[in-house]
Amino acid sequence: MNKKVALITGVTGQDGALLSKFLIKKNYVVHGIKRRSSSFNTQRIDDIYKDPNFFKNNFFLHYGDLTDGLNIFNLINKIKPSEIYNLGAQSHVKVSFETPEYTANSDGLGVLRLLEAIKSCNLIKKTKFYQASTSEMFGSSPPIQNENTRFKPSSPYGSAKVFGYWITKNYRESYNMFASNGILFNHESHLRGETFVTKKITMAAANILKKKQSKLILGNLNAVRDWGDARDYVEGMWKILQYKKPEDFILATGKGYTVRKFVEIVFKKIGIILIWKGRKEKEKGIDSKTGKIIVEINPKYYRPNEVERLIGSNKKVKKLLNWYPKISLNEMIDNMLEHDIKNIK
Ligand code: NAP
Ligand code: G4F
Repeated sequence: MNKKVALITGVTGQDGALLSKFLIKKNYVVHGIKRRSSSFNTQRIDDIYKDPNFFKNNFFLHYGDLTDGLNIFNLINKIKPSEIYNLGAQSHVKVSFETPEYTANSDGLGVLRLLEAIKSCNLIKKTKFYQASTSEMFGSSPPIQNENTRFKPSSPYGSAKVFGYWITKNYRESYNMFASNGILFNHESHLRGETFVTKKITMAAANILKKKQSKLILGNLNAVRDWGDARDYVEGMWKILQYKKPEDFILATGKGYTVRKFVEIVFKKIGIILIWKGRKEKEKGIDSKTGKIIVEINPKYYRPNEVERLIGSNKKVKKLLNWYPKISLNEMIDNMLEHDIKNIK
């Protein structure tokens, strides 16, 4: 039987690495696009890339960039994948305010380049397309957000992703392409990038436990996010492309927590009960036993515009794809913390 062939952009990122492992276990041949970099950037996939037994002839890496249309065209023309997962993006919201044009190019126009390559290579009937859309597109629309909630993006990242969402829908409707959006709420894991808030918190807790760091410095503690486990979410991406027709789905847990609450949960796990004193920039998280300051605020981590509350409805995906989050927030944090404690240098 011919194996299914998947092409993943952003293969070196959190989701790309987890999805590669998931698809290989499902007997896919996986091709990943990685950016050229002057230093190594494959840490998250080194285990699969270097395991000759399990992954022999099932995993291939190619240099590429979503900002380079000809390169994308040539790769798709050569690989002729049955499924493309577009996970590549400048994915940091705060960074998008500093590099708005680059973010629009990679996260917005990059989607168009892929869709146009599928069309130009006459692969419309063969290739299914998944676009990594995001809850950031909802921006200032209040929760609970569902598939019909109006997009009101509050960052260059959210705005670029809105373009990616609509161009995916446009190509689906105009050319009858199997092109779907997964609108994913925040999802985390031990592979999460170190500048995202959950990983920053679990790493700080691990370092404080091992006396390698004394304080954790954060920005807005009051933002609410719907955090799920990335291992559940990559399965959801795959399910979206296995559905009988192309459609757009939200993946979310339906539960929201503040950043402050996330910090409290993590520190409680290492035996520190935090009490909060002061307001705004002066607020401090204090160890209730020792009186030591553990958390401080630095406005440099504030964003020019904040998305205050994201909590998603997973009703549609539960009903049509039987997808629901299996890993709890508690288990997810345990997994991240355990990994960070083990990896302290
Ligand atoms: P991530 O860890 O930041 O990974 C992003 C990947 O994209 C990395 O492999 C990065 O390469 C690559 N990339 C960046 N710019 C590129 C370009 N111009 N051309 C090709 N590749 C490029 O992000 P993630 O958390 O795995 O998220 C995966 C996707 O889902 C992203 O599109 C993100 O916007 C979206 N999303 C994420 C979440 C979430 O909570 N994680 C929620 C909703 C949507 P380098 O390794 O070289 O940097
Ligand atoms: O972890 P974050 O940077 O994630 P954010 O902005 O929600 O974006 C992530 O989720 C999106 C889905 O909704 C993805 F599309 C996107 O690619 C990315 O994966 O920040 C979460 C919250 C924000 O409100 C932020 O202001 O935490 C707040 N925060 C407070 N202190 C901080 C910090 N965020 C970061 N990164 N660093 C801090 O020190």
